[in-house]
Amino acid sequence: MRKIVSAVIQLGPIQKADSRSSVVERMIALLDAAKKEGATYAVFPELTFTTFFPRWYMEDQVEVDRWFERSMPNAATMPLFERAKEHGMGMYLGYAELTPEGRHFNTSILTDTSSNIIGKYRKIHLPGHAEYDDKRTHQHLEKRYFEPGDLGFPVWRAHGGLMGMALCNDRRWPETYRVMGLQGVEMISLGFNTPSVNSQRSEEGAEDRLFHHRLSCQSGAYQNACWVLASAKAGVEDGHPLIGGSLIVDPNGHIVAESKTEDDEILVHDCDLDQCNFGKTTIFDFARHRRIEHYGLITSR
Ligand code: ING
Repeated sequence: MRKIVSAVIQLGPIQKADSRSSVVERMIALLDAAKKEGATYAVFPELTFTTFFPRWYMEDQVEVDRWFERSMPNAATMPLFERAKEHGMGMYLGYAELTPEGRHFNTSILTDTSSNIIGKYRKIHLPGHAEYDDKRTHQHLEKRYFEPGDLGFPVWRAHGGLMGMALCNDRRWPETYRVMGLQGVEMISLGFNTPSVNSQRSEEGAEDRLFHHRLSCQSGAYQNACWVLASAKAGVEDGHPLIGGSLIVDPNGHIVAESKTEDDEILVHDCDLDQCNFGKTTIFDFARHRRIEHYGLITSR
């Protein structure tokens, strides 16, 4: 038994006017609640410190950069790292990264139980568009504000197992899971902000969004025999609804925990990493069963 008592910490809406410190206060309260349930690892959402700002069209880079963090931790977020260290809890959290060289990424980090940063991932699959699109009911400007990630899909030995990370739209792409699966990943953490309505097909509502969200996380977990922990930023932000549906999926593809609200909420589950072994040594024993001589198109187009 290699158990990680894991918490998926869902955040309810963060309004455009909410300060980072008010969000950090909410996150610390949720971390305390997860600690009380014995968690040693906590997964927060994508862009966890601010509203989902890519829904807003901005032309002034100074205004855009206000949504980014120039260092992590920093003055506003340090209290969260300090509390996690006190609790002996590792974290996954997503934020908008502005590097010293002036590059912009949609980023997540993994910390150990002393709040040291042991891994960084930068979102590779950026959905949406770069220019204002008046045919959409709402904008989704991730291609305007972020560059595609440049770190690949690494896997780190941490918390007693092989840990990987992804961000939101990445979860819809099988390549995300397989590249980590080929490195033996046992737990993938990902945060997401998913609008409840499709900006290009308004008849597609929250139930469709939840269906595709569950389908993507469950298939990724099953086909790579790993845990998938998905944390939503949920609820209505300045009139724009985001789905909930924070999940814990086991290595056999079963949802073992799912959020019930679109507010601040925690899921806690004893994730036994040894539950990955059966899939990795039988049906998804990649060395024995995959035939890479037929897969060339996947990397060549
Ligand atoms: N959000 C959405 C997501 O992939 C989206 C964007 C929703 C794209 C539904 C396609 C369909 O969950 C982010 N932030 O990627």
